[in-house]
Amino acid sequence: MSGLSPFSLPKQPPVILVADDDKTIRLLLREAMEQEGYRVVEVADGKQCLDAYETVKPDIVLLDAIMPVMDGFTCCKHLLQIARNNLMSALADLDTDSATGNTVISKLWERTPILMITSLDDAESVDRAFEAGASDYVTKPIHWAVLRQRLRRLLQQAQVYKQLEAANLALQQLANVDGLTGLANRRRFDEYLNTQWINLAQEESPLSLILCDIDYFKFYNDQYGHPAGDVCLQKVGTVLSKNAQKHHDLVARYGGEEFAVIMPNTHASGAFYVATTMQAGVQNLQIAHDASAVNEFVTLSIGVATLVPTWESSPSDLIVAADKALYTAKAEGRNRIIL
Ligand code: GH3
Ligand code: MG
Ligand code: MG
Ligand code: MG
Repeated sequence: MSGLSPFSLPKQPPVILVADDDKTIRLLLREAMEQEGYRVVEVADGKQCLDAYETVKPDIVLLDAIMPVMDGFTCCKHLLQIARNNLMSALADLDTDSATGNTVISKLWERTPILMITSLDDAESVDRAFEAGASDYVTKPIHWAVLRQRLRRLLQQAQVYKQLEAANLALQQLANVDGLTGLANRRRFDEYLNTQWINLAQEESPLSLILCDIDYFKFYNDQYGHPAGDVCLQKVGTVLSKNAQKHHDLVARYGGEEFAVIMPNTHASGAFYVATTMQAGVQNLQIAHDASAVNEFVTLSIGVATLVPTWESSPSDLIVAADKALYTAKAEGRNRIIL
């Protein structure tokens, strides 16, 4: 099979976590699985299975139904809950909107498949297993050829879903992130501002916007060259990110040498304070700027605006207000903040 085929198995041997209280069955399963080239980790009940899951990080779980301490149905439910929690915290870090999160969650059972292997073959047990989140069901006595094929199929599917997820993440990244600075791009800025506008109109809470523009940046490029200008933009972006402290604040590259910070639930005084830390942070970088008329180092002019969103007004009102403040900061001599 070609390495590029979407149905190829991962490079590392897949890890199978086997939970069964019957030692003989475990041994038989281990032998059969190892013959397939899989790595096997054995546990004797559902509780041990949960304990092992996080450290082993299996590619698939083979679960017996009737086991002491914790049965397979209960274990299955818990496994899904663990996977869901892990995913939710990963998504929170990614600052992904909830719609995307839900798509991933609904596919969760396809990520680490759970295959129940049990002597229970009544309809009710089958229903219980699938309702608990099992991906597939095989009865004992084990039909080994069937088990082998089911396992291969489940592992291949899980691999494809992982690849799709990775591709999806990469696309999201391309669509939302500025390539030079790693900050949110203008598209993401617009989307986030619109979403927050609607949220805060409902809550009747303030929304603040900081607009920063590097002073005499054209001269900086002329003096030090465009590549040095790019590095300067990256450094400024990093400082702005560091100074946006709240989880819901979004720092974006708004245009060429303009940056924007969206601050939901933030009053003017709070936004003004953050703007002062950003201005100071950039000045403290001490990036030499001989061609600047205001300072020996690179500096920012900043406009800050705050509005409580309403249904009658629109996000562009906030942008216009911040832009006006920024214009005043420039007109009054640069390297300053206007609220
Ligand atoms: P002001 O103090 O009034 O803001 O003056 P300025 O020179 O900063 O403003 P102006 O808008 O005239 O120039 C912005 C400059 O930013 C011009 C452009 O070449 C530069 N610029 C925009 N994007 C990039 C980029 O990605 N890399 C580099 N190196 N320069 C950029
Ligand atoms: Mg059993
Ligand atoms: Mg500008
Ligand atoms: Mg400028």
